[in-house]
Amino acid sequence: MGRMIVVSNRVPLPDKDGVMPAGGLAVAVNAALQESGGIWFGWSGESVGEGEPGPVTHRQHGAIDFALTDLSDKDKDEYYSGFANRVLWPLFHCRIDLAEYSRRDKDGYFRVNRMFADRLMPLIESDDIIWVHDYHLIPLAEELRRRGVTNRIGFFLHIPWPPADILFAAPIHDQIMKGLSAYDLVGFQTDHDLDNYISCLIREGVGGRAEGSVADDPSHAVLTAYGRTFHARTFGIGIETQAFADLAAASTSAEAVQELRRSMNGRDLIIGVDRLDYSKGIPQRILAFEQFLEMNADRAGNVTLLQIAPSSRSDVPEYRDMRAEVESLAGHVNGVMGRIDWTPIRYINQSVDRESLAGLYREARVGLVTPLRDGMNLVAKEYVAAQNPDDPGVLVLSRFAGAARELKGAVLCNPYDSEQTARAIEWALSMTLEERRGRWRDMMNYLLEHDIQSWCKSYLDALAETEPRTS
Ligand code: ADQ
Repeated sequence: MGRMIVVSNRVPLPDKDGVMPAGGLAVAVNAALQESGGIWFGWSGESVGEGEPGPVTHRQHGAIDFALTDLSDKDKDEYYSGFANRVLWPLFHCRIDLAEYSRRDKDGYFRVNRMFADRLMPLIESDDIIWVHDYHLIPLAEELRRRGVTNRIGFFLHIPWPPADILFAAPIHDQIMKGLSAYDLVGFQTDHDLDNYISCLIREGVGGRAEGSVADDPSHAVLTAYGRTFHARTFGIGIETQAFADLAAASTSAEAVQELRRSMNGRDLIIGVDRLDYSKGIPQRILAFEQFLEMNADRAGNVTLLQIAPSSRSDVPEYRDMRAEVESLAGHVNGVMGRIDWTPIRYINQSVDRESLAGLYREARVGLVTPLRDGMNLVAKEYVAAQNPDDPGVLVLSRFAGAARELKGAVLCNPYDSEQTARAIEWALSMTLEERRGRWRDMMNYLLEHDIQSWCKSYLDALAETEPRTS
């Protein structure tokens, strides 16, 4: 295999000692890149104001050249905050009501993808393999093909692919669908996402499974669309399972864990950890917890929901509104249900370091992971990996998270149905040790086998196996 070029919107940079930011994806992709040698290309996160961004800057770490480009303020507003985060993100998470389409932002999105292609072109060598990540960069392969690139180019979508009726609400859905056909391999998180993409092609009358592609394999399809043939497969992303389990086991002395124990006084802990994002279903979760307390009066005073949710994308108005909504709901439940000596919900609007996070997961009897829609949801996997094998907690998981396709030992719930979620919480809290152990063991075995390294390897092997292009 030749060198690898990874392209993502943001590039996670190693610290001065060469250590990558914690979180599986950066570590695993970094390891694969160190092995093959290559480039990690993307936005530096900096905007340069009104002027044009300067040339690409390079930082060499081991065998990896981290190649970064700045953006102008206009680029950032239109491409990133605008089209990516206010059209594609809500749409792909089935929130048509929040999608704010404008021609200006759409133009900015395609302009920045052209700029990425122009800046990447001089760095590409003939046998490089190129791996593009996520919804910010869907049109990149098409732009590279236009410039004559015949290298293998793969794409992985970290978020869900929506059903046809949702996608077709976007004025330029056809360009988005077509963008994927310029890749050799399109990776989705789950079979549902792949199925949705194929349905979109069929419903629009622009393509479908190629002749001879096995229709009953839900995880792999050879597709023909827009005059091109390409592979689409599922690769559910994993975590660094063993490393995270070890971190959790060693975290009992972490300060946050000690403080939590002292303050809990033997009460049961339920934990929720999310970026503050409307796709994560945090308001619905708080209401379900309130309903759980109403339905189980004997639990009052004996159980606490710890919701950790740092703000994200604060430049987008919906995210600011959400922060106010979550604060108000948590305050309401605490006001109505709380007692002098007991606060039902502890809400922390901050990030937590990984060791503390692992320890807090391990302390919790229930991991409450109830997104309204999620590509995978790594918190669900981290919660499972962090459990004490002798006395594991129970994962209550939304059926609309990609992780629900894999973690068969979870108690599944519908986050739109607060009564059902409330019953799921009660079931989780009263589950026998034997059942908890059985469910946890199945999920942990799965996560050990399907960790982030195996995800990375299986994607790259599949990309290397695709037929080379000649033009
Ligand atoms: P996200 O939407 O960011 O990822 P998720 O998969 O849950 O969601 O990953 C979040 C990560 O951030 C986890 O590793 C978690 O530990 C960390 N995190 C969250 N809150 C934190 C906090 N308060 N303090 C510290 N760390 C915190 C997108 C898609 C997902 C998909 C991933 C990976 O939306 O569906 O699973 O990419 O493909």
